[in-house]
This record gives sequence, structure tokens and C-alpha cells, in this order.
Amino acid sequence: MRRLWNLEEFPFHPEKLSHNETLMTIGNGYLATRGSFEEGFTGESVTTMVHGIYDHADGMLVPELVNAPNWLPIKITVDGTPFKLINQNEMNLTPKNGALIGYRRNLNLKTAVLTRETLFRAESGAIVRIVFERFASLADEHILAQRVQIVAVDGSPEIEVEAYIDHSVTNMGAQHWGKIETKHDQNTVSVGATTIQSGYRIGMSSVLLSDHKVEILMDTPHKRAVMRTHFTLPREASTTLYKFSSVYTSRDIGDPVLAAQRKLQEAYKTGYDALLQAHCKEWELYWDSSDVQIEGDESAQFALRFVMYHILICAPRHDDDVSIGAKTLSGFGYKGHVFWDTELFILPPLTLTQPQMARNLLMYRYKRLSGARNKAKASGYQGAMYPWESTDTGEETTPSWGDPQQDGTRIRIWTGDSEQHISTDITYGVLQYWHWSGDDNFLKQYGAEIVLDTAVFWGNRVEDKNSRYELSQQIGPDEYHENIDNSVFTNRMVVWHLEQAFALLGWLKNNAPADYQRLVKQLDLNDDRLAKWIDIIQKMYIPFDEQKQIHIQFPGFFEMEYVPVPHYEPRTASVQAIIGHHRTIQTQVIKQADVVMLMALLGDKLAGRDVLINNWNTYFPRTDHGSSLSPAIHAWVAARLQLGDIAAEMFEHAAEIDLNDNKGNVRDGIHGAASGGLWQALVLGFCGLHLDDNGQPAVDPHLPAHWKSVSFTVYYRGEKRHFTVNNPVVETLNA
Ligand code: IFM
Repeated sequence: MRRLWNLEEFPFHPEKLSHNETLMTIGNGYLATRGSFEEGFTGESVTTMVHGIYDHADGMLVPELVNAPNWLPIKITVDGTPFKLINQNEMNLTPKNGALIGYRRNLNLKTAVLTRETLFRAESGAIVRIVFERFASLADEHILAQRVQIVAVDGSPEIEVEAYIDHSVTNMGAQHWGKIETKHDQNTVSVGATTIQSGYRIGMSSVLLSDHKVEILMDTPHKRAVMRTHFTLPREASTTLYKFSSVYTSRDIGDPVLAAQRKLQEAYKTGYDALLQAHCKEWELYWDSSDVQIEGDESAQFALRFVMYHILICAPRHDDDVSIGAKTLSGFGYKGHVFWDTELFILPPLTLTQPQMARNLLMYRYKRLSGARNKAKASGYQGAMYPWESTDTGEETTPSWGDPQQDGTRIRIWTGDSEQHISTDITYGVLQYWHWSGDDNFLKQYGAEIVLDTAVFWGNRVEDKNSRYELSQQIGPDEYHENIDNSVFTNRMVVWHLEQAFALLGWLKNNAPADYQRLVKQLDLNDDRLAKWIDIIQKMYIPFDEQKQIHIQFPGFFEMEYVPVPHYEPRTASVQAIIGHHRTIQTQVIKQADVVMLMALLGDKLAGRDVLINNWNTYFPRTDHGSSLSPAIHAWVAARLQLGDIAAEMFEHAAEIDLNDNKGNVRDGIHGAASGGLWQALVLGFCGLHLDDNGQPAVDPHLPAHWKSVSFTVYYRGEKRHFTVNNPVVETLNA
């Protein structure tokens, strides 16, 4: 059940365990923890990911974000019956296990506090209400807090509570922690661990606070120290326990265990209520800039808050050396790797509502220019060519082979070789940030180097043939068609990139001559190179059908088998899954917005309305939406083309990707790009936010017919601008 700020689970849905575990992730931009249970549950995927902690395990093809020790465990027994969630069926068969007689869980998106209320009957017949609450402090990102209230509803039960840090964690079996040390003093327990290959260290400390004495015992088989308390709870009496935990890594400080121990002292001296208050205050500030209000559509309203919540909990606040992976920090999907998803999908809502965090994400790319230069050099090119998948090192980390299929064979993955448009996507993110933030210092010191050295790469990469410039062996956004020549998306975006590089050089020359000179020298932007850029801008091959007045996704595309995608509706699987991979790649079925993505990014700079409509009519019916990145982009473009119904339908589709698990893989993590895409479909698509010819923010709304209004705030050059867009259609209808 959803209310405007609350994601609720009522009653317990064991069949949606992994789905809800992902949706109910909490985080603070430093780390995130999935919505697993304090007492554990079979089949859970208990995960805490801390930004930047990658490791390459033995026998694995690529590095991945590492699952940190689990800070959640709080195990309660009631008159000797362990408290746990029990399936209804199991309950009657095994009364000795106790019975769960009430359950409600709520993630408050406004405060990022996860609460679970349960009613539990022990074998003795005693009934207790147990309320769990947790948050990852936004006011101090190293503090994690849990509160447990226990009320004796019936009977006077003996209660025992045990809490600890579980360091026996893996990434679905892959072991990343090598040297593990546990420590304890009279009150606290600590874990120190080092990743096997990369050598990152983590320090985690916890304390359990109770009105009753807490002792520390050694659990020798599990090699861990456990904090335990026990007491009798008189009928109708209640008690509250607190568990505080603290986390540091060697990315933050030399001795993470010591730092965690010290921070823990600070946390429990401050106390739960004050920590919670400070945390909520920070969230209030977040929403003050990042909330969007939609009048007239509660589902859309909730979906927008949900996606923004998930972007905010993983967006680094104080760290400019990490970025956001495709599945945020909420699951193992794509191993925490950073794709174009970040700059073209997740970044824009941050650029416009939390510019400092957008800057952090772009700095991550700046600091990895050497990885991009290595990749270009290794492929025989000049300049900087960003990896398709990136981790801490900035080197290419796309696996060359997929996981084994049923018959044991593996499919070759070409994206790391051929999906080269990412260098331009990053440039798009840099320039969008600059235009909106007016952060000239960032541009001069960092951003310009990204834009220009990736331009150097393209200037060198293009092939001079057939009296024009071409690009062979590419993968555009439509990944069903691999290693094709002259992807219109890539070729056209390269032209855009080189045009922008020129404009930037002009700006630098006038506004930052020293930086201009430095970059010209450093990147060897000599006259010959610049003359070639002009030539490329003029002579790049942009596949276009003059007769039909459409862009051609790539030459040869229309010679392949036509499969009428709409005929497969209604469907829950992708057309690729229905007709098979081998057939799909020989047809005109498109995985995701490709030419339509180009239309989203360039708008009317790509072509006049007639061509844009022709493109839409050609490509929309061929698109599978086999990637979660697709529906939101279609909603955005359809809104700009004033195709109201289809825009609303695509928006709804995008909004449900995680909430309804309509791709069936939410257990692997939140779809970060679909989240950012939804925000863009609303603000850039329906509301038409743009910078006008004078460089000022302006709107051009085309809202779905049943919406009354949309209000949002964006930052423009350091100032907040608030927009309320009313729907003229509704006004007319109501008149
Ligand atoms: O980057 C995307 C790609 O466009 C489609 N496949 C999944 C990747 C990660 O989300």
C-alpha cells in the first residue's frame, strides 16, 4: 500500500521478500542497507554497500562493490521462543515456533526512517508488540541507529536480546573480506576487515543500550562478540533498546576501527532522539529542493518521491571520488559498476536540485581521466575514451563474457569494446551541469579537460572514408544490434560534442585565458587538430532517409526482418525473450530508446517537428523496452511531441518499473537510470523545463490531461527557482 510519503507493507508478504528488501533500502549517500530483517529470514539478501569499496575476487571476471559486515542483527527471544516472521502456513503446523499475529512495515520517504511493527505470540502464550526503527544518519554519515520497543501485551515474558555485527557476509557466495578481526570492550563490539585483492579496510563498531544490564559474550563458533541482555517484562510494561553502529573505511581515515569506536561514543552520548532529529532536519532540506508536487495524480506523485528518495540515498554528499552504479547501492546487480546511466539519467535531477552532489559525481569522472586515456591508448587512439563500465580504478571493467547459460556456454559481451558513446554522454553531463550551475571554476579546472580530451579522442577515432567521416564497430543505446557501422545516435552526438568543444574553447579564450593556454598545450589542441574537428562537423555521416524524412538508426537497419512489436501486447516478457536472442538481433526490434534518445538529448536541434514525428512513428512501434532505461525517455519525448496519451502511458510504465517489479529483477537493486529518467520525463518532458535563448530557465508545459498542476524547484546559477505549472486542459474542463 502506498500513501503520499509512505511505502507500506501490510501484512507481511514473504513472496515479495526480495522485492521489498530492495524497495525498503535506507541510506545516506555514504552507504546503503537493504530492508532486511533484524532477526534474519531465509532467502534474504542482507546487503550494506559502502561507496567506493570494490574488490576483485578470485575466479571472478570483474571487480564488484563489496557487501560490508551486517550491522542489523538484533535477535529477541520471548519466553525462550525466538522472535521471527513465520509464514501463515508454517504457523499452524509448528506452534512451538510462536506465531506472528500482526505486521506492518513502513518506509517514510520524507525522513528515510524504516519502521516495522509486529505482534508476536510466544509458545508460552505471552504476546509482545515489537517495534523496530532504523535510519542511516544524514547528519553524520558514519552513524547508523536502531531502536526496538518491546511491549508485553499479554503475560509477563522473559525477554532476551542479543545484538552483534555479522562479518560472515559474502556477495552471493563470493568472498571479499580476508583478514577479519573482532574486538570488544566492556560495552562495545567492533569488527575490522580488509578486502582480499584491493586491500580496503573497514571498521565497524556497535553498542546495545538497554535499561537492563548488557553483557558481552564470545560466540566462539561464529568468532564474534555478542551483546546480550535479559529481563522480565511485566504485563503491559514496555522497554526500549537502542543499537548504534558506526562505520569508517580506509578511504576515510588511517585507522577505521578506532574511528568507528570513537564515533560510536559520540553517537550514544548524543542519544537516539537527538540523532533522529538532526537526521530528519537534513532530509527536510533535501526535500525542500528536490520534491516535486503533482496535483491530480497520487500514483505519479508517490512514484516521483520514491525515485527521488532512491537517488538521494545513494548520491554522495561529501565524496567526490565515487559515483553511482546502475543499481544504486541497493543490490548486487551490475556489480556496482558505473555506466552512462549516471550522467544521462541520474545526474540531471541532481544537477538541477542538488548541484553539489552533481559536481561530486562529475569529479569522479575527472579523477578517472587517466583510466580513459589508458583505454584510448590501449585501443590505439589519442585522447580520453571512458570505459563503458567503471569502478574505483577508472579502467574498463566491463566483463568480456556473460554468465554461463543453461548449456554452459557464455555470450561475448561487446559493450566494453564498442559502446563508445559514453565519452560523449559524460560530456553532456558536464555541460548540462555547467549551464545550469554557472560553476565556472569547475569548468575551468576540471570539466573542460573532460570535454576537450574526449573530443580529441573522437577527432582521432573517426574514419575518413567514402569522402566523409564514419564510425564503424559501434553499439548505440540499442544493444540488440552490436558492432554496427554508423550508429546515427553516436555519429550525431559526436558532431554535437565537437561543436560544444569549439564553443567551450571560445569561452575559455575569452573568460579564462590561462586555462585556455594550459589546455591547448596539455592536450595538444593544435591548428591541424581543430581544422579536422571542423571538417568532421561538416562531413560526418548522419544516416538519413531523404525520401521518408527519417533518421536511420544505422545503415542496413531497415533491411532486416520487421517484427511488429505492438502485436505482442499484452506481454510481461521482452520481445527478445519471446522470440529469442538470436532471432532478435537479426530483426528491427530495438531494445531501448536509440533514435528517440537522440531526440530527447538534442530536441529540435536535431530536426524540425515533421522529422521528429516521422522518427517517432518509425521507431516507437519497433521498440521492445527490453531495458528499464527506455520507457521514461519515450515519455519525455512523447510529451515534447505533444503525444499526450502515449506520454502518459509511457510515464506510468516507467513509474512502475521498481514499484511493481515489472521487469522481475528488482531483487538485484533499484533501476537508477529509470528513476532519474522518470524525473526528467516529468520536469523536462511534461513541464518542458529548458534554458531559453537568453539562457534563462523557462517552461513549456504539456501535462497529462488529468493532472491539475506540477510544482518543483530547481537551482539556476546558485539560486532557487520555483515553478508551478497549471494544466490548461483541466482548467478548461472545470470551467
Ligand atoms: O547502461 C544500461 C544499458 O543502456 C542497457 N543495459 C543495462 C545497462 C545498465 O543499466
